[in-house]
Amino acid sequence: MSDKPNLSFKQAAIEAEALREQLDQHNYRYYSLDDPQIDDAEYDQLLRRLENIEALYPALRNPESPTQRVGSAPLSIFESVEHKVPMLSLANAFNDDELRGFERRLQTRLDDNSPITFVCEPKLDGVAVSLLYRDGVLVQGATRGDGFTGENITANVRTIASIPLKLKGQGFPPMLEVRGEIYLPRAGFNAINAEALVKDEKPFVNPRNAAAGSLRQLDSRITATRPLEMCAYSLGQTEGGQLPDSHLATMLQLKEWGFLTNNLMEAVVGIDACVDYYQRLEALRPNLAYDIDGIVYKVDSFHLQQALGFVARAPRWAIARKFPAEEAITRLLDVEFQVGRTGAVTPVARLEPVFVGGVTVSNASLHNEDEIKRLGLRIGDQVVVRRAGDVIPQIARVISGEIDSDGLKNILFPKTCPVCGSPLQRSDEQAVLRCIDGLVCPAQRKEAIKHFASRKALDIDGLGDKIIDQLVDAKLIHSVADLFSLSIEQLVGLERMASKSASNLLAAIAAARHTTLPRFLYALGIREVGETTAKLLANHFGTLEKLQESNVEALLAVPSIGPVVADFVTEFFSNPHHLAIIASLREAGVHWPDIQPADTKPQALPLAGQIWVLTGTLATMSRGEGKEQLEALGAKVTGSVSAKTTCLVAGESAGSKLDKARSLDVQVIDEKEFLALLEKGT
Ligand code: 5U1
Repeated sequence: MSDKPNLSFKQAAIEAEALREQLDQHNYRYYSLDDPQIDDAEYDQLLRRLENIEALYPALRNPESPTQRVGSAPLSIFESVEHKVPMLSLANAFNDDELRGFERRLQTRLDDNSPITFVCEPKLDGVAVSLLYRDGVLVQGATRGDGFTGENITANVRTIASIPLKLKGQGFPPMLEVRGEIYLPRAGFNAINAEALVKDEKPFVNPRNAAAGSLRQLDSRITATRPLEMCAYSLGQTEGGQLPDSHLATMLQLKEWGFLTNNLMEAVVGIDACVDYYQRLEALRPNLAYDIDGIVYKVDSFHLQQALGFVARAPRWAIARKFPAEEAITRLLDVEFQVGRTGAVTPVARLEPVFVGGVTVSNASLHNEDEIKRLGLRIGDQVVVRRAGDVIPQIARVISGEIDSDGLKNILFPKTCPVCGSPLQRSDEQAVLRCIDGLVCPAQRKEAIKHFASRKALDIDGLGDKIIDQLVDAKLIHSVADLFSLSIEQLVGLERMASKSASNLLAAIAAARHTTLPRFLYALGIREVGETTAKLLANHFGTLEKLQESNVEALLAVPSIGPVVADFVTEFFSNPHHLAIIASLREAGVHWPDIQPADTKPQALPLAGQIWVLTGTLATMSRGEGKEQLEALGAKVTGSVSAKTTCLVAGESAGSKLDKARSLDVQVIDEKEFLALLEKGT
């Protein structure tokens, strides 16, 4: 039987309209009501019939048709979108006391001790989005970005089946902005990772990264292949129309208009009931179909929300109660020593694989010798491994007294570099052992090349760590400059490198020749010059030559550049080996446009005028490094919290500073949010 329908235009128009209505209704039952009436195969059959009719009469196609979720031609960039109503972040509570403090603060501010009605809902671990509807039709989808400006991802959000292209029913305002979270359910995550493995591609680390990566695609046809979902959780700007006067009623209304809302959302009275909700959800968490990283509590009444208002970038009327980092018990099998890009030799724990925080963990960072002493760690110990969000897994503590201590081995630190054998040095002020052989050490060379090719540097697609290891081990490359003279024959000789991948890689290397000055500076891997500092230097000096010719004094004149960075920069450019590599790169055709030196007065920096405080233990960096990064963004970093503090970064075991910040209504962010902020550079 032919798939081509035998219909007149008029018959086709009537049937297409009826099919669209049916498909929209089934979509609504599936996503909003969680009560499908037909199975996937029947749904696909209806969809195919509509596709065939639209193929026969293309004039019948319309942008709101359920067939239009397959994506469209790739974009060259994402345009910026301004959020007329800023997309806020949330204050956090890490325990029941902090949650109770939240209610007390609300009651004090409202001057009323009556119990408050809160709406409790799971905090999905995904990507926040804004969807704009005009007269009930989806016209724009945007990422949160820095809360004020995001990226236009309309083509991508249109491919997500649970996002209505056209609102159902009536009564919606002529202009309606709906906000929520786009996420990848665990089953979808497992499916795309299984497919990645089959294709020999790198799997995603967790569902949130996979969702973010899927939305970052300029080619929405790729997004369309990812089983993303969107759950609505608030409104943004609205114009006209009549809306409910509470959060819960608004969510019920959004559900009627065709949105997926969370079916575990509940209204409760008083903070004890919020604590009870937390306990119930924590028990459900492992069996949910999606990842959550906490619970959001919101004051239900919009009237009270308005009376409470905002502090910094977060509403006073809502709080996120974070789940503690997940922990699991395993055994320390061995400790190996890794040599990093700057020669730092760090101990890495090799663990019996254990499932924690949604992934299987077999390595954990041990930072330095002091950390090992503090933990009292020996090889063979039973240990508790902790993993929060994307943060590198850590050994939280040793379970002592549970196993026979015979057979445990002390961890011995090497005296020489485990890779090149040269003597190691320990700097006095840091508990860091360092191989000082620089780029002569193959480990440092490999890391330098990996850094050079990484996404924020020259972004050489397809040049993964394993390929770089092979290229260096086979002595096909010695420095980053050698990448540009690789031949297809050399690449095809590598493990698992077919000629198609080899020619794609050569094309990616060739394309990387054209770059920008900030990327190039970052790619050089100068110590303490991260993405933000590279941008500052590039914008200040405008050309590589001017930066190379500068001295410590000139560098200290750059806002936010301190003596440590100034020393590292001058040291880097006075090394003849580094200058030779830069010359070879330029000879190989690496180039970039010069920059018109911009106004780099402190006010031009994103965090200029702000006062930040760091407290507690950060898993991914020292507080000193955090301070340096904040200062590079223009913030002043102080040691104590006051009413003038803009934001407190609270690491593990934060104590009195966190309490003080809460009592003063100062914004508090955790390490994950801090890393996201540094990554964005705002
Ligand atoms: N579930 C949920 N997640 N979430 C995130 N609700 C919710 N609300 C948010 C955010 C940032 O913000 C509103 C309180 C403005």
